[in-house]
Order: sequence, then C-alpha cells, then structure tokens
Amino acid sequence: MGDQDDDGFDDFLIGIRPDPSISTAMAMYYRGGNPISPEPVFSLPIQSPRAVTACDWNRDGYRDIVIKTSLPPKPLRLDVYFGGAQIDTIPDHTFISHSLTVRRIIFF
Ligand SMILES: [Ca+2]
Ligand SMILES: [Ca+2]
Repeated sequence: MGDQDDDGFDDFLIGIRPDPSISTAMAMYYRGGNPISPEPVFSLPIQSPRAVTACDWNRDGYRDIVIKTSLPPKPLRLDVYFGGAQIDTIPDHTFISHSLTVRRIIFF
C-alpha cells in the first residue's frame, strides 16, 4: 500500500480466508512501524483474496484499496477506499460497469 500516513513506514494489506471451507474472506489493513503491530487497523469483507488490489485510483499519490464486490451474472462492481492518513472502511467511490460483457476482472 505504500506509506499511507507519511510516517516513513510502508503500510500493507493482507487478504486472508480464515476458513478454507467458507467463501468469506477478509482484507486486513496494517500500519507499518518498528515493531509492526500484529493487530490490523481495520478489516474489510471480501469475496476472496483475489478480489482485492491496490492502485492510485484518484491519482493523489496514495494507493487506494479496490475491492470487487459483485458476482456474475450481476454487473461488475468495484468499491474503492481512498488511501492516505484518513483511510477507512467507508467506500469513497463505486464503479459499476453497465456492460454485461464484463464478467471477470483480474487484479495484478
Ligand atoms: Ca505508514
Ligand atoms: Ca489515491
């Protein structure tokens, strides 16, 4: 995620599925530091660890959390959480593709 709060330490996101038999997964957000706290600052529910990525969506210099929140046959929906010191669990932007031909997106 890069250094979201400008304290000199990179912050990061880990996607986990606590129980492999259940489809529910979580994206856990941690602030970097020395030492790094083992407790996440917050977590977000995700469909799978592959349904979350980060990029600078709004071009403000901070990477943003992007989560795919729909399943086919529903239109593709992405919830975006803007990064920076005020990053939180409230989506700041939602992108919905009205093209039904977009059924799958691959995050890198
Ligand atoms: Ca930081
Ligand atoms: Ca950003």
